[in-house]
Amino acid sequence: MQCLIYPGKLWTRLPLLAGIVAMGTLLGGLPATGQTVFISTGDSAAFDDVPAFNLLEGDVAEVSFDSQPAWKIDTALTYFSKTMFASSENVDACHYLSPYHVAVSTAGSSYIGGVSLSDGDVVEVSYTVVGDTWTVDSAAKIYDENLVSGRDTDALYVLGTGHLLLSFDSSVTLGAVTYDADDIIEIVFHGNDDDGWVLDDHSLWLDGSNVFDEAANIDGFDRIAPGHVLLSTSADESITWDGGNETLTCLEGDIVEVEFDENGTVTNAKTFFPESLFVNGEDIDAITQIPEPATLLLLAVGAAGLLRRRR
Ligand SMILES: [Ca+2]
Ligand SMILES: [Ca+2]
Ligand SMILES: [Ca+2]
Ligand SMILES: [Ca+2]
Repeated sequence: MQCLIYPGKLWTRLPLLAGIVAMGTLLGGLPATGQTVFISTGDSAAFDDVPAFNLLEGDVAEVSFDSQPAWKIDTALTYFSKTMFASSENVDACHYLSPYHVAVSTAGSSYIGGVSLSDGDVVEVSYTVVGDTWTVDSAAKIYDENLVSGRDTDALYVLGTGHLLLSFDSSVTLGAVTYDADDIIEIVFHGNDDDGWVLDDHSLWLDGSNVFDEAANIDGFDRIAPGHVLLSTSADESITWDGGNETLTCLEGDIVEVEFDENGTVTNAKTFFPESLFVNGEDIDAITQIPEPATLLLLAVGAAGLLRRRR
């Protein structure tokens, strides 16, 4: 039998392949067909496939799942626990920064790690977990809701530039521009609690009216690549593209994967995570992933190649 990818030379690639597999394992398994996503839900939730696991509205869960041959949850773990808040709270936006280091917003006023928050604020939290004990190591407010008229942040992404991509739960007018609940806005700002917060710039990053058939509210968001995002909505919506030839129903507990061209027109949309995986239909209200796994894998391949050449 001939290997078509590496004809006649598979054995010379084995050290490289072993290196990739080893690095893949270090990076968290990188299953061949599965996906991992971090989510929060609007109410407490459970999965048929992982009956012992209970997800609370103030938690963020790390969920690994398969889409083939059928939708199935493989594992579900609490990644961020609501017990780190002073009182019961609902996380309604989150972004993975690094291991046990996240940015979150809550649905109401909250208190964590010595920081008081309003519903529009974003806090950066580093924490440790030992057994059932969750400890905040540091917490700092990284965005103040007063920068944008006190609007409740309900979806967030931290760009590498330090700019934020935010969605709010209601419309807001800044200068001559009105942003709606189904838009994602790039916010440029500086400042902190001590010397005040200053809004430097704002622009429409994703126009919800280009995505949804009717006015909607994006309540969860992650950026995969330029022109390629994950979205959830706060109610059941539909997305139509290709001149009306293609349509996708987006339930409040679904995560949908949407691709755009440079004009912001939808070129493809599909279900990434279906609400049907929950015991009862739930609303997903926060989405994040470990950023750019493709980049990490390329680094792993490069490192494995270097190791082999040095022998
Ligand atoms: Ca939640
Ligand atoms: Ca919020
Ligand atoms: Ca929104
Ligand atoms: Ca939702």
